[in-house]
Amino acid sequence: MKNVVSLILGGGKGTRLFPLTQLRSKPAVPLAGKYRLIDIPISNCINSELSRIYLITQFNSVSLHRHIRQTYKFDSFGGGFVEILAAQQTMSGTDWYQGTADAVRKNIRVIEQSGIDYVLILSGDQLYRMDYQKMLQTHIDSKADVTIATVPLSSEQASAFGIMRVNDEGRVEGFLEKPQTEEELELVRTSPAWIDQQGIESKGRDCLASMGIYLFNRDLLVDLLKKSTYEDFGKEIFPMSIRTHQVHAHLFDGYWEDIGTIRSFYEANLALANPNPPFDFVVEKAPIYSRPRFLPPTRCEGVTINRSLIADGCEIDEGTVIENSVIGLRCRIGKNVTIRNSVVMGADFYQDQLKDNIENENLPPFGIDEGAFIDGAIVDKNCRVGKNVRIELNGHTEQDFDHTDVLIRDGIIVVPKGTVLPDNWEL
Ligand code: ADQ
Ligand code: ADP
Repeated sequence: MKNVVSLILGGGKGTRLFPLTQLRSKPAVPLAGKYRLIDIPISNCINSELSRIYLITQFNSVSLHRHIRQTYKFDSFGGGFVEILAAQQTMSGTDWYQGTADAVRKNIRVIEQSGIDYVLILSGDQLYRMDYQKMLQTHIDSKADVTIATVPLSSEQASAFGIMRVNDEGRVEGFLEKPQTEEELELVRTSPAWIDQQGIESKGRDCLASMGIYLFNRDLLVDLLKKSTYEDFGKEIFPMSIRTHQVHAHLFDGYWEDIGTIRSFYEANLALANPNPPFDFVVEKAPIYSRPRFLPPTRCEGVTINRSLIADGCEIDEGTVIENSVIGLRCRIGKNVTIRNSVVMGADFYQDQLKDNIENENLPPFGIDEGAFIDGAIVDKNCRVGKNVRIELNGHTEQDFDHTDVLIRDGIIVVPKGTVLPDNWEL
């Protein structure tokens, strides 16, 4: 499918995911212990036989670049690639991307290249598995200029998404970005009966939410961007273009989760540890790719693990209990540690690989040391959590944490990357 290019919108400032995005760009945020957020849309593209992929990001962080370079290698005959387009100063402008449409406009030269008929625009912070070929088919069958992937939701969830109203043929007739009032919502509601008629059980859901996945005819997209100053697809381009162009909906009914906030990130990760996860990594024909790391298997000794995911290269000592948690790569966990309802991301390297071992000999070792207790937290990579440290909410609020490196976001404790918590630390 050489006439389709995919553009993955890899992130604005990522403020809602702060502090996970403090030191890395949003696409590089780790997911499920061993992947990164960007692996999801890239894997979906590859599995849909779309292997010409650009990733638009504001931050060209070292870890993102390394991850892309070391993971996505294509043979020289197929013409596949993943290329990062980072916001940069050019002769014509010094601005950062002002919004999603502006981010695409500032990279318009890549879609203007010859041989491209369609442009697939994707978000970089969603967890789902989708065959984009089906969307392309809907687009071609309906002779659309633009197709928006949509998932049915209930009215209660509608205020966080772009919501659209369609006619019987699936043409979008109304589009409102994040409707906040009942009056606004009324303008774009869809009858559950229509959803049922399409072969998808509506279960009372009466809103069609934009998934942030758009397929444009290339020439139209170039035209729209060049002839307007619209900065955003959801807020400006769609509400305007539904009047003048054929904008169609492509219905999707699988698991789809936007993981742009700390809470949604935390919940999506823990959901993966469920015995019946809503998103399954085990799908033979559509695997999720990531960097091959050649790490040793995880070693456990006298440990109780329940409803959890443990990534490669961990060492977990006697008496430790891990429940409803995700433990990331190379995580060293000492004796008698309790970890519950938490995402512990692990480390980028092993302790003995560190040259500064001697200087740091008074610090706790990398990982979680003996007797620590962690409940309801995200512990980012390369942290040193000392002996008998207690990380738990225990009635504390965001303000209580003002004097520490540790934060509370959306009711979840976040220990930022590289934090050192000395022995016996607690609030
Ligand atoms: P939001 O997710 O709120 O809603 P937005 O913040 O524009 O919209 O982000 C869309 C994607 O673009 C994200 O992956 C984001 O990281 C990325 N992005 C944002 N600004 C960017 C920039 N300046 N440069 C590069 N990338 C950027 C959107 C739609 C809604 C839809 C939801 C579905 O506007 O209509 O319902 O996605 O999640
Ligand atoms: P991941 O394993 O999650 O993909 P990265 O790509 O960020 O992590 O880094 C993993 C590899 O990069 C490690 O094997 C390590 O050799 C190297 N690395 C990363 N950060 C550092 C660092 N600060 N010092 C030394 N090596 C590092």
